[in-house]
Amino acid sequence: MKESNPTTAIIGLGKTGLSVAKYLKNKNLDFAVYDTKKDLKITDYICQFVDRKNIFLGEFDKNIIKKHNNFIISPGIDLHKDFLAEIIKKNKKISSDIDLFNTENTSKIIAITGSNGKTTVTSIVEHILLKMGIKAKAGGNIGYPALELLNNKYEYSILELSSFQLELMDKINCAASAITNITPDHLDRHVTFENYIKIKHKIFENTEHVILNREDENINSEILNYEYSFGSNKPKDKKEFGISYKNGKKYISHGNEKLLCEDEIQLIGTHNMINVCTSLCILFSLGFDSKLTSRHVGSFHPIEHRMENFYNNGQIRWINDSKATNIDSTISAINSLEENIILILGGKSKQDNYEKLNDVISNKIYEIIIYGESKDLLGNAIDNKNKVVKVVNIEHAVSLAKETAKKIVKNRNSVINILLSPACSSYDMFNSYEERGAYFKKCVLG
Ligand code: UMA
Ligand code: ADP
Repeated sequence: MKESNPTTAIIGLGKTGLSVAKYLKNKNLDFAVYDTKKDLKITDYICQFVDRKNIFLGEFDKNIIKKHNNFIISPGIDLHKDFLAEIIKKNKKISSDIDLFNTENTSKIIAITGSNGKTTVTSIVEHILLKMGIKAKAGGNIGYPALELLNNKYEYSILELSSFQLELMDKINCAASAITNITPDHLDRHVTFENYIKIKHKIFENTEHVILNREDENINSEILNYEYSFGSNKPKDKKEFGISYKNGKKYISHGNEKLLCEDEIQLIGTHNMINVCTSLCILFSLGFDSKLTSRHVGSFHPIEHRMENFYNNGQIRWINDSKATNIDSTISAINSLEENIILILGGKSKQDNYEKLNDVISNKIYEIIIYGESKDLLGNAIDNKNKVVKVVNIEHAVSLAKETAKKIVKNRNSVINILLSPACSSYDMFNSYEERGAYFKKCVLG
């Protein structure tokens, strides 16, 4: 039945808002859409799903609250800003695209969150399931809105969930849920680390299998009813995935069985071996034999902008880790490389504790090149000032790194690693980490 005055309001007309609009239009329901961006381009494509007269652009007006009873909010919108706080006060219904997805979904949901590694784990799980001939698709924060997953009858929906999405949504029914790790992130939005931790734990509220990172002190194993776990240490039994050693090599292991040697996977770093453990652990909890699933890990390619080794001439290796937008991902990147690192840092600060960098700055880092809005903040945080050089932008960082690498390459037999792992968001100079990574590669490759 068509409503005359739309009771539903979609807040935000980005990827999520548009997916909600498509969904409601498909159900023949009326709705209004609000977006604060005054100059948002309303394309013909958008108009196929949204009635032009029901799109309202510009600052949110409080009268909107009276007009609607049901608000479907996009994840990028802060629930605690004045306008939304008022909706909550008035007891109006707030929901998200993930809640709508959950009401109609018939597939088995694998839900993945964490401060770092969400996209990698989500993608590895999807890759393995597809290789095994199972109908599966990844969606959510990874960039493909969850509601789009309803268009096909998937056996598995693999949902990458951000803290923004988790905060907005109610519990969803999951077959398996995992938190990769928890370190401070997005505190500009979630205010306290405790609050952020609490939001991340929502992923376990209604799941058949809790997949635990057994080494992360911020994941509360005491209250969780878990059976299977992953970590970087040696697994004790068949309920654990982890890393064991033989002849100086690292192996992804399940119980005392060595499944894969580090040389057999294309991903760089111990953190990525842990990501593989997480993925295999999730699939094992769902009944998939780990020997069979692990066979498909070798064909998984690194994802763009995440420890992406995009150029190597045998002397200099360039790595694009533009997705490292917080301090812990940069620390993992540094830990991934054995020696000879020229590190490029910078961007817009997320108010991380940059002093943590000092724990990993050793002789293996030859030079630290810092650019962008946070260059003074970063420069001040680093104790070893002799290693630091400040430049204006990525282009300058690339030329300087090239010069330095050329100088030192003569004195060393092993490869020099030039690593962009910025520890900051890209928003001081770019629209996204993808744009930043692409620009970095362009500066290097010409
Ligand atoms: N908007 C307002 N008012 C505001 C803020 C935003 O009107 O106060 C409007 C913007 O003008 C824009 C729209 O809202 O038109 C954008 O909505 P959105 O920010 O929720 O973004 P979407 O395009 O819907 O994309 C979202 C996720 N974005 C965020 O959470 C910020 C995407 O994750 C996700 O891929 C997509 O839904 C599909 O599920 C991106 C992301 O940056 C990759 N995520 C963060 C991260 O990974 O760290 C959480
Ligand atoms: P997310 O989707 O959570 O942002 P990604 O898989 O896109 O995670 O990786 C983001 C950044 O974090 C990359 O720089 C990557 O190298 C790093 N990273 C990936 N997995 C981990 C992990 N398990 N621990 C720490 N850092 C990680």
